[in-house]
Amino acid sequence: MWHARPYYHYPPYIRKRFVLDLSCAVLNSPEVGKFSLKGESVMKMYNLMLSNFASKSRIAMYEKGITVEFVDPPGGLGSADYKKVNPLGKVPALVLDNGQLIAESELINEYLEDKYPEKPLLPKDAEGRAKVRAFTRFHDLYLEPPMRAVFPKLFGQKLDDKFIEEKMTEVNTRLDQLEARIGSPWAAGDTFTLADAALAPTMFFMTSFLPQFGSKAPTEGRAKLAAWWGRIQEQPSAKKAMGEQQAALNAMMKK
Ligand SMILES: N[C@@H](CCC(=O)N[C@@H](CS)C(=O)NCC(=O)O)C(=O)O
Repeated sequence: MWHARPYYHYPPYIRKRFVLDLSCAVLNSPEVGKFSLKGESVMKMYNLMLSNFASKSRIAMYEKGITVEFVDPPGGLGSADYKKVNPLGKVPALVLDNGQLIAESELINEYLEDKYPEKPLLPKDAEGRAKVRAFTRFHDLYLEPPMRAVFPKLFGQKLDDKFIEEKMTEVNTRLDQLEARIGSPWAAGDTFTLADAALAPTMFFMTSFLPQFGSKAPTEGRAKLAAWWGRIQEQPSAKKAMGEQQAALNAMMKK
């Protein structure tokens, strides 16, 4: 009669086979998406591929090589169902294995940096970290909001021409401020950081939409920003996230 032996009694080539079979079983199970190929449980992020803030966190995840399950917010952004999960009703929001919710792209990215420091996206020194955070905060508080303010027009809402003009002036002032401080090859200097992750998806939107609102393209007359934009579109993590934004945008336009 054949008796199963403990796993470690089998020769290495059989042990490898077990791991492979187990991985396939995991992949084929209804729980797929909740485990990585290494069998580790996987975090879940409420996400929309089009969202620039969710893309900001996806870039950090792709840089770090973390497997995360992406799910749409139930009922959509701001819905009562989704607010039961995330009272802010916004994406992104990350759910940890222990059920803890981390909402807001910047908090998610800082958490990922603390938790998975092996591929760092912040420098080691306090001054370098402050420099990167100056970009992410500038992005979240000053650069992105005037662009977002005119988005309702894309969804058919009537906006005052004067309001649009004011917002475009504000966007261009912010872009000039960015041009004055952006580094090379990456936003904060020598290495790819959370600053690049924050700026890229918004630059994607600005490139697509600003001319529709009567503004020049964001890189026009801004040589340093143009050079950075050329580079970041080739960075695999950003390329993937912005490709996902583009595909979601194309799908939305078809509707
Ligand atoms: N400060 C938030 C902003 C997130 C945000 O505004 N997300 C948009 C999608 S890009 C959203 O969920 N909007 C829905 C709403 O405001 O109700 C962050 O950094 O995560």
